[in-house]
Order: sequence, then C-alpha cells, then structure tokens
Amino acid sequence: MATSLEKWVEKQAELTKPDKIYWCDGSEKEARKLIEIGINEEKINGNPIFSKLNQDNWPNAYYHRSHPTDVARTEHLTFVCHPDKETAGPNNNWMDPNEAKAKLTKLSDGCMRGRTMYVLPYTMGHPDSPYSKTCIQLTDVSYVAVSMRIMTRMGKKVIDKIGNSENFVKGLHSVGDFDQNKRFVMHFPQENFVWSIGSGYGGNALLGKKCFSLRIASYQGKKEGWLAEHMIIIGIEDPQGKITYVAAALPSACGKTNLALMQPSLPGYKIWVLGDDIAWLNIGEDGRLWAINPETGFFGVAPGTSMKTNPNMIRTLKAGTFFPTLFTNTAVDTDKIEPWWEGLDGEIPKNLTDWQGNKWDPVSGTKAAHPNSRFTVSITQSPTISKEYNNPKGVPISAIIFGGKRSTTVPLICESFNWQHGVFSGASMGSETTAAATSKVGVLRRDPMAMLPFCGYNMADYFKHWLDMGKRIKNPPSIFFVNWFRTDDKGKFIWPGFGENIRVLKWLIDRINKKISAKETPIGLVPNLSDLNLEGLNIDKNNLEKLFEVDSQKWQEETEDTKTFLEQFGDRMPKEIWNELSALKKRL
Ligand code: GTP
Ligand code: SPV
Ligand code: MN
Repeated sequence: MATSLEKWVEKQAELTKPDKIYWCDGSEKEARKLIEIGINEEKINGNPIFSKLNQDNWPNAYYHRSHPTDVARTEHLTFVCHPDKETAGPNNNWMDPNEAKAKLTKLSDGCMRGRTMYVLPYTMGHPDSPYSKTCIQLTDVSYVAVSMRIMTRMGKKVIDKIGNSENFVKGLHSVGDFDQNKRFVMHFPQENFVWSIGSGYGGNALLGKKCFSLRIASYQGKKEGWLAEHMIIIGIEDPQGKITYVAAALPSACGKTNLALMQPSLPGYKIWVLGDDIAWLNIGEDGRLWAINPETGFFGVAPGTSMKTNPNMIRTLKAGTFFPTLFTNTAVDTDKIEPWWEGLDGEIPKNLTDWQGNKWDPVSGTKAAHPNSRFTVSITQSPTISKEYNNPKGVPISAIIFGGKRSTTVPLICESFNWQHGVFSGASMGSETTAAATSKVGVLRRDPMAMLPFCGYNMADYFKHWLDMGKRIKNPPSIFFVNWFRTDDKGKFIWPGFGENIRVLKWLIDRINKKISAKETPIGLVPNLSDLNLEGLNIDKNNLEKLFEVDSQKWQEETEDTKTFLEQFGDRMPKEIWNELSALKKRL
C-alpha cells in the first residue's frame, strides 16, 4: 500500500510529468552525483547548472549562473492564499486559494517534462527539537536539491518519520521555463503547502526558507503561540567569558549575516553564531523566550564580503568540508577559475567574466558580480559556530534588536522603554530597499520587524501577537533599535560598522546588566557618550553628534509616515500601537 506521502508525490508527478522521479537520501555521495548532473546534463538557457571552481583556493566550491531575469525575490509575484483576503492583510498579495490552484495547475501541466523530479525529505530545526517541522519539497533542478541539502537537515530518516501520516509541510517547485510572466510563489497556509513555479532563486525556490520557515510558520506561530522571525541568533561572549544570547532582525541585505559572523574589534569579546536569517522563538518551561535556527546554512550576499569586513565568512567559505559551497551570479576570474565580487580583497583580476557570462570591462561602469549575488554554505563550516547550535531546546534570548538601513533620522542605537514600546518601534521601522528583491533599490519603505515581505498573515494581527507574547514571557527581553547606515554630508557612512559594531553591542550588554544609565529622548534611551567605547575610532565631533541626534522635526515626519502605514489596517490595528504613536507624538 502506498503511503500518503507516496500518493501525494505520485499526484504531483501526474500533473508535472517528469521523465524520472528520484528520492533523495541526503548523502554526500548523492550531492556529488547531483553536482555532476548539473555540470554535464541539466542546463539553464543553454548553460550548465554548475561549473567547478578552483579547488585549491576554494575547496569543494561550484559556480552557478542563474537565468538573467531570475536574480532576486519577486515580491510582486508572491501570494499568500488564505480563504479570505482579510487574513492575508494589506501587507500581502492575495488570491483566492481555488483560483490560485487553478492558475498554477494550468501552468504546471507538463512543466517537468524532460526533467527529473527530485523528492527532498528534510526537517527545519533539529529533529529532536520539540519545535522542529518535517517537510517534503519536490523540485526539478539539481541546484535547488543541492542547495536544500546545505540549508536544511535532509535525509531518508525524515521519510520514516513521516510514515503514513499526512503531517508534513509540502512544497512543489518547478523552474518551468523561467518565464517571468509565468512566475508565481503561492502559499496555502491552511494546508501547509507552498507552490512555486518559474524561478530557481533562493527565496523563491528553496521552499523551506522564507516560504515555509517565515510565511507559513509565522501563521502557525500565531495559532500556536510562538514567533517565526527574520532574525539572526548570536551569543555575545564578554571578556569574563559570560555569553549573552541576542536575536536581531534587519531587512534583507541590511547586515544580518555580517553581524552574525562578526569578528569583534574589542579585545576579549567573541560572537558565536547560531543563525544568520531565521529564528523560531518559543516560550520555554522557565517562562523565558528561547530561540532555534530552523536552517543549517547561510545563503548570504557576496558583494562586500572580505577579510577586512567579514573574515569569519571568508574562512567559512574556504573551509571545504563534505558540504559543497555554491556561488551564484558572482563574477568569475577566468585565469584562476575563482569567484570574484566587488569588495573582495586584493587587486581586481585582469580577466573577469561578469555574472551574465560576458567578458567584463572595468571602465563600463557595470558591476561584475550581480549586487544580489550570493553564496550557499553550511553553518557547520563556520569557525565561530556556537556550541549550542545543535541544542534542540535552543538558547534563551536576553535582548532583541531591530534595525534598518537609514541614511538619516535613526540613531546608531536606541533602547525601548518597555516591551510594548519596543513592539511599536519594531512595527514602525523603516528601511531603504536593497537588491535582495527585484523592485527599485534605495527607496524608504516601512518594513515592520524586517518582516514586511515575510509575514504570512495580516500584520495588524501579527503586532497583536507580539503584544500578547510579551504578556506571556516572564521578564521579556529588552528591545533595541540599531542603524549602522547613517551618512555624513558627503554621503559616506559615518559609523565604520562590521567588527566595530561590537562597541554598540557592548553598550547593549552593559544596559541589560544594569551597569550603566542612558539618556532619555522622545524615541527611547540613547547612550551617554562616556559609556560608549570609541577608542581608536576617528569620527569627527559633528558626525558623532549626528549618530545620536534625535531631530524632532524629522521624527515628526517619521510618525506621519508610520501613521499612513498603520492606517491601512483599519480597526484591526491594536489600540496599544495607536497609543504608543500618540505618546511618541506628545513626547516629540
Ligand atoms: P539577507 O541575506 O538578504 O537577509 O541579508 P543580511 O541582512 O544577512 O545582509 P548582509 O549581512 O549580507 O549585508 C548586506 C550588505 O550590507 C553587504 O553588502 C554588507 O557588506 C553590508 N553591511 C553589512 N554590515 C554592515 C555594516 O555594519 N556597515 C556597512 N556600512 N555595511 C554593512
Ligand atoms: C532575503 O532576501 O532576506 C534573503 C535571501 O535572505 S532569500 O533567501 O532569497 O530570501
Ligand atoms: Mn533574509
């Protein structure tokens, strides 16, 4: 007798009509075979899916060039299909689930013809964790299969665990013919089902990542009393050896991976990484907030990564274990067969192929690597992986950080007065858009808790859920707000960032340990300059003042923008959020 899982796979195959069905076991041998298939058999736009990079300098590394239109998340083609539009909220594109299925059924008919359907069994979270989830993704491209093996815990055991139950998260993915007009990422939260067609790009195609672990999981969390967040998880070790666990949310391409892998500039401090993109937050038996990372890898932005900015990531990328390392849409040094991107250490190589496969001309003014070119690498290769990484319970969180990319207005760091004020600050957060999504770059938009593209239900209900969580947590974590991206008159970043960000984290730890006081402003508590270690930094006095300035006029404009954003949600918006906005206006 076929199991429910086998029947489901069979049914999807009847629609998509692959030549072959291949059940992955998650082994190293299999990954090697899939890469071989990607090098020799499967193609995108006539090009091989993978090519081998210089194994001496980049052990076990492979290059992948995407379809030229398929380089980032496509938020306008992403839908959350609750039965009613209100549950999806104004923060999501919505389609009636039946209509969405009819549309995708049409587009998927025979979409895997001539290809192999890979069946990927995986868990998000450690299999022994009470918080982990069992999942199956179907895909028709080796790149996605290999990526999922890096990013999730993939293996045959998952199939045994599912047995004959229906209790697994389902993902159906096909690259189709990469036609943007036939590209959709559709979520069916009521059925724990994601259906994606037309894209091979990370957030659109690795369905365990944003689609399940944020959009669907955030909705599960709302129903079950936990949170799925766009957050890193780190342990900050002080010179005395005490480790404080912190979770931090910043929008896409705004510094999470760099913060998570940071090599601190202050002596005696260490940052241990547990996650760089997604955190699941549950209330533990002790009443505290505990965090696990459902993922097992980094799908990180390449440009800007160097021994100077992020040495621990360069070490991770070069570690070369039994997990392959993938580079997608970077440039390639054609002499050395090495990946290259803007910001990498050393001289610009003489002969570069750009991300589209053309010879790159340095005076052309174009970027050789796509601004959203990325690496995919196992977290287990990181020299700074936390010893708690595999703890099924996760780690207890002492502080939550929200942040954004703001050239003006928002200070370097600010502490919220309390949980409710912190939730309001997160809810009103704005950030300048980046190349991680296909829309215009550098436009200021509200991106509450860095979750605007990822909250799988009405954000008014999401804020309510955050407020309710605070009431259930014994001693809720302190909430902070950071901004590394404030610029001077010439448009240059004032704050040096990267490893120097430890100075800001040190202040945060001193605050939660009640070692120091802080200066009260209308928006929250900012550092007294004497409490911030700025030794050895060369920031002129004017700029330093700018970093901590709270300009009443600019913040009044900020509250207007926030008001416009919140009004979209009508009566559903919790009154606590409106109360906080009024209180802020009064203080200003
Ligand atoms: P996603 O993977 O899209 O969720 O992004 P992320 O938040 O992990 O962003 P990431 O750390 O990859 O940073 C994106 C860009 O911001 C990179 O080009 C970094 O070099 C740059 N960046 C990161 N941290 C800092 C910082 O402290 N200061 C400055 N100036 N730039 C930074
Ligand atoms: C992001 O865009 O926030 C990412 C990359 O982390 S993706 O997985 O593609 O969403
Ligand atoms: Mn992300």
